[in-house]
Amino acid sequence: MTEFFARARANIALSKYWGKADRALNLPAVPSLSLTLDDLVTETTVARDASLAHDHIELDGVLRAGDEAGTLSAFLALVRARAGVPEGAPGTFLRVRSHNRFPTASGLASSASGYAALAAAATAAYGLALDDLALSALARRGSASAARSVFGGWVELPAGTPGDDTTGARPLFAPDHWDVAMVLALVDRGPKDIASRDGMRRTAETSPYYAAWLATAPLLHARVRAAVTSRDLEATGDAMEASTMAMHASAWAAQPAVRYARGVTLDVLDAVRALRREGVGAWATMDAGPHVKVLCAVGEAESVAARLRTTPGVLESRIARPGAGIERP
Ligand code: 2P0
Repeated sequence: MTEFFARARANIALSKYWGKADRALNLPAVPSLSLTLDDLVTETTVARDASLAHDHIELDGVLRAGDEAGTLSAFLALVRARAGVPEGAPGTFLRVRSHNRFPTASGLASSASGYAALAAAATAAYGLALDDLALSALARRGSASAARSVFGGWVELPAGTPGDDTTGARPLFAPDHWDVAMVLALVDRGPKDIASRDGMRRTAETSPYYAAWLATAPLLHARVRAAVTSRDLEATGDAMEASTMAMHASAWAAQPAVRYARGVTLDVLDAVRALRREGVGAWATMDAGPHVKVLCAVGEAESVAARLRTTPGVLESRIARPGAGIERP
C-alpha cells in the first residue's frame, strides 16, 4: 500500500468568518483574513486499502465512528467523485491516520489544519492533481477555515457567491511579510459546547444582529487588510478586536445564545486590557471556543505569555509565529 503524507498548520482569523452564503457548498457569507501559525501542526497519512469496505479514520489514535466518521467520509466521497473513483470498487476506501501536534482543545482551529491536510493527502492518493487554489476550494467544502490553511502567512478567504464552488483562499503575504506573535491562552480541555457550524446556523436563523454582522464584517475585514498590509500593529489589533466582538455579539444574540466565552475568557480579556494600559501592545481574539489568542510584537511575546499564565484558570500559554502553508506529496 502506498502511503501519502501531508502536513498543515492551523490559522487564526484576524477578521472573522461567521455565517454561510451557501450551506450545501459551505461558502462563507463574509470575507476573512487569517494568519497561519507555525505552532499548531496536523500530520496526516492516508493509503488506499483494498481490504476496507468503508473509510477507516483514526484521529489522534482513536478510530472514529458515527456522525464524526460520516462527515469525514462524506468529504472523502467528494474527493473520490472529483477524481472519478467509483464508490465501492476495490481500493476505493482510505485508511487515514491523523495527528494534531498540539493540545487537543476546543476552538483551536484543528478542523482547519485537519481538513487541509486530509484534502492534500486524499487528492494525492486518488491521483487528483490540483494546484493550491483548487486544493483550497476543495478543503473549503470540509471546513471553510481549512481553505486558508493551504497557504502560509497572511491569507484571505473572500465571501462566496451561492452556487460557485470554485471559491478558495488566496495568499496575501508570505510569513516573512511581518513577524508577529500570537500568544495562545488555553483555558479548557473539554469538547466545544456548540459546533461552529451549528452556532453559525443558529445565529443566522435567530439572531437579530446577524444582518448587522453581515453589513459590518466586510468593513472590518477591509480595515484588517489595510493594517496588515502596512504592518501597523495597533490598527491591526484594534480592527481584529472589533471583528471578534461583532462576531461574538451576533452569536450571543441568537436564541438560545451561542456563547463560547467563559468567565476565564473574560478574565483573560481583562488581562490584555491591563497590559495595554501598561503600554504593552497586545490585542485579543476568540473563536468558537473559550480560549483567547493575543496578538503582540515578537519581543513582547514572552512577557505577555507569562502574564496570561498568572491569570487563574489559564491552563497553558504558548507562543506561535507566522507559519508555512501545506506540505504535500
Ligand atoms: C474563523 N471560525 O474565521 C471563524 C471565527 C470560528 C470563529 O472558521 O462550518 O470550522 O466547518 O466551515 O471553519 C470555525 O468554523 O466552520 C471558524 P465550517 P469552521 O476562523
